[in-house]
Amino acid sequence: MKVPKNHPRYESLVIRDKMVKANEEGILAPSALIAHGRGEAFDYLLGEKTTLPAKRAMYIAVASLLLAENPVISVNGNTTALVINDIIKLAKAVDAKIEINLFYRTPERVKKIAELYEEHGYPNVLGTDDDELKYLKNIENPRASASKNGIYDADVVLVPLEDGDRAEILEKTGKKIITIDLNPLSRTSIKSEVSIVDNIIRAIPLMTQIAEDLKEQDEELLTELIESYNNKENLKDSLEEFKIKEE
Ligand code: PTJ
Repeated sequence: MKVPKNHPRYESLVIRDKMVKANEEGILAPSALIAHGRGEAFDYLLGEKTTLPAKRAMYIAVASLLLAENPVISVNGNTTALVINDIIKLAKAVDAKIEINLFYRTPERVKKIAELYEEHGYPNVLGTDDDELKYLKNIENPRASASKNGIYDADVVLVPLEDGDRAEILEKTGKKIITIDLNPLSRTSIKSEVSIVDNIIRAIPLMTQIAEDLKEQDEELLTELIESYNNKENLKDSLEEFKIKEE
């Protein structure tokens, strides 16, 4: 569909179009467009802008990824369809691995998503069916599978747009879980150690910029920054941003 440039919702429609195409190509889960629509509604109420609490959480997230021994960015269908290039850039900036981690996992989708990363210049994506997958904390549930060298062994995991079940399992492993979720009341936002309430489309490029800045700072300062942060308080502040303001 050709979206007219002067349409008041131009950007949102272009993104929808991207999602529709990804759906036709078999990248997305059957309920992915519902999840996207829910995200759109939250973003609309947020004014489609990155808030101060979201930015604060991004600094903590990036500092945590930079200090991690084995940081991993978990990607699903929606994340791949929306921001594949930005994810690759962020992974390079913080020296993290990328792992495919699907809630509705099928061999066909895993293969298509892995091929897409390869086409975009990233051939080493983890979590494919050729990879050695292990169960986190011996939980024999498809939601608990993880790459041996990736999430299974990670100390810090960024899981954008995650489902609540999976977030709960990950949180129980003792790993530091960072999420990007437009819903501040989701189980994922509540269970994570760092919750960024923003659209991944804005968050991932901004986090890459932050990484370029924080890389120059010494580790002590990054540690202090992390220690001074309270995710519960920050989530409350994020929720406040949804209050509808009159023009
Ligand atoms: O590709 P798969 O198989 O791993 O499946 C992916 C989905 C997203 C379908 C699956 O994980 C799922 O059903 O997720 P939920 O439970 O719908 O949660 C998705 C969360 O992401 C919701 O809280 C949405 O508000 C939020 N969300 C949607 N779009 C965005 C978003 N958050 C940030 N940026 C977005 N663009």
